[in-house]
Amino acid sequence: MTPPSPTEVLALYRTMLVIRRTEEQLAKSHQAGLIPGPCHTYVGEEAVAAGVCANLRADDMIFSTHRGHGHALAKGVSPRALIAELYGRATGVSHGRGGSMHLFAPEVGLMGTSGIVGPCILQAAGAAYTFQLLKRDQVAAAFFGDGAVNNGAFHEGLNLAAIYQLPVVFVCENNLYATEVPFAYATRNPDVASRGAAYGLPGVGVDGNDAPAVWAAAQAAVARARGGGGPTLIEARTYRTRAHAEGMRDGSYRTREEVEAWKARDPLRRLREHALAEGWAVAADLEAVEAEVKAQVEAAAAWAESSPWPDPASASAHVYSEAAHA
Ligand SMILES: Cc1ncc(C[n+]2csc(CCOP(=O)(O)OP(=O)(O)O)c2C)c(N)n1
Ligand SMILES: [Mg+2]
Repeated sequence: MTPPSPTEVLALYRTMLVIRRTEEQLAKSHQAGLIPGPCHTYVGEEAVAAGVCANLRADDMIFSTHRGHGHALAKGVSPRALIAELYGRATGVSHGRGGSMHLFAPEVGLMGTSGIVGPCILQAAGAAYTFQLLKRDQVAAAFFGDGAVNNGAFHEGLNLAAIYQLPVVFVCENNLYATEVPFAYATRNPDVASRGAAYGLPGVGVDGNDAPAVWAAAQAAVARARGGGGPTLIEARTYRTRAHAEGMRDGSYRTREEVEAWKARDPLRRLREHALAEGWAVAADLEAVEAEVKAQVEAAAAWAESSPWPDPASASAHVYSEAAHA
C-alpha cells in the first residue's frame, strides 16, 4: 500500500484538528444549552474520517451515522455550517432543519448522517449501483459502527455490492461498543475484517488511530472501486474517548483505565509526533496550524450563535425537490 506523502500527512493533521476542535466546541455548546437534541462526538476517531475522505473526490458520495460530524467536516462541510446546524440556525448546512443526525450537503457529497443504525450501508450500495448503471467513475462510501455489523443491512449491502462488483467502500468504525454494549458480547466473531470473506470481497483490518494507515487502506480501496475492481470492507479499530452522547453517563460499562489507555493512543498526538520525527514539519509549522484551526472554530461558533433562526414562514421549504415542484 502506498503511504501518504508529507503534504498529505499535513493535510490529514489539519482535517483531524478541525474535527477535534469542532467537537470540543460542540461539547461545550451542548453543556451551555445551545444544542437542542443529542450530540454524539467523534473525539478519538478522527483519523478514520480524515484518512478515508482525503481519498475521495467532491463528487464521490458518503453515507454516515449518528456520529457523523467528523465525516461531514472531512468531506468538506465547514465548521461554521456544521455548528450553526446543531444550533438550529438558518445558516446551518441543512438550514437548521436537521441538526446533528440529519446533516446533508450533496454539493460536497455528504448524503446524510442518520439516527438509524445500518441503512447507510444499503444507501451506499444503492448509490454505487447508480454510478455503475450510469457508467460514472464516482465512488460511494458508507461509515458505520460495530453496532451495525449484526444488522441485516450489513449482510444485504455487502452481498449485493459483491455480486455486482459495485464501486463502494464499507468503513466499519469498530470502537468496541454500541452505546454500552461491548462488541465482544454482541458477536462470536469480533474480527469484522474477516467477514469480507463471507461475501467474497476483501476485508482489511487497520489501526484506526493511525492516520497514515487508514489513508493507505482507503487509497487502495477507493482506487479498486473506481477502477471497476468492486467493493472493499475496511475495519478501522478505534475508540471514542467521550461518552456515547454528550450528557450521558460514562462510568458503568468500561473502566477508566481502558479509556486512559486509548487516550494514550490519541490519533492526533501520534500523527504530530510522526510528522516531527520524519522531519515533515517543524514544531512551529504545526503550532501555526493549531492556532489557525483554534481561531477558525472559535469564530465559527460565534458566527453560528449570532445567526438567525429559520423564518417560520419558510417551514415547508426544503421538504420536496424544488425542481420537481416548480
Ligand atoms: C436500527 C437502530 N437500532 C437501535 C438504535 C439505537 N442506537 C443508537 S446509537 C446505537 C449504538 C450504535 O453503535 P455503533 O454502531 O457501534 O456506533 P457508535 O455509537 O459506537 O459510533 C444504538 C443501538 C438505532 N438508532 N437504530
Ligand atoms: Mg461502536
